[in-house]
Amino acid sequence: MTEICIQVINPNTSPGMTETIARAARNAAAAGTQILAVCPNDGVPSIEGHFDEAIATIGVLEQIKAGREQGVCGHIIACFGDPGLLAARELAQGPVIGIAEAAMHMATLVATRFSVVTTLPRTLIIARHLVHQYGFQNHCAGLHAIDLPVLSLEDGSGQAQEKVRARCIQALKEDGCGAIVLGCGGMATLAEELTRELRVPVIDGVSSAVKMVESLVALGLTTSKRGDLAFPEPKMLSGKFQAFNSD
Ligand code: 2AL
Repeated sequence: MTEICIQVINPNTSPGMTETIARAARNAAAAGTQILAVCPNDGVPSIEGHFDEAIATIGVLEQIKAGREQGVCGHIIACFGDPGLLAARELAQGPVIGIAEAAMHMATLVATRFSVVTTLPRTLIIARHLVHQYGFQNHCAGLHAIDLPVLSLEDGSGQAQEKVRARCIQALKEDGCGAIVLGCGGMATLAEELTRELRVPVIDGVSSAVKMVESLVALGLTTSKRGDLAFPEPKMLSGKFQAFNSD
């Protein structure tokens, strides 16, 4: 079997969350798929708003460049805001998949309508923007927050995980949806058990994205370099962005 290597980028700098994401990705990966899990060297410990996303995007792009130079077959942006997705596609040659788009696409294949369960209420607006950007307005039945910060998923207490479970149950009751999309990279390892317990598809974007990159690679499909996703126009970047100049 041909080895394929997928770079899974956690856009925040939390080592614990990078490990959670890596575990979910490896669990989903086929026998011939190698998972290279990374996070930015500099950035924010968790991504919970527009400012955090803007900072994280630079780290994501640095990792995309590094992954491309190492010859990975594809990249995954493992934060539910899909920070820097289109810019990453410009830099990359292989496919780049964001976990929000992966989970939403996957959900529409197994249910007519899905609801999203995410972390803080302020991130609901980011998730809603993505639903619109990806054209899933008619598929999204509701968006819910557990009202706990992203890193509470890593505190070892289990409180955040219990709240995710309760919110999923509430969303199924209130929204009349057929599937749940988990709205944070740190929730990646919860999908399997919740799917069994709640008897509906509970979809994690990390594992969904792994299967999508594997499929695209198997089909020989790479990011289109025609039009807006062409490599960035050559120009000299200055100051701390000079490292991008070797592209
Ligand atoms: C996220 C996520 O997936 N990782 C992170 O740091 N922030 N987004 C979210 N809505 O919780």
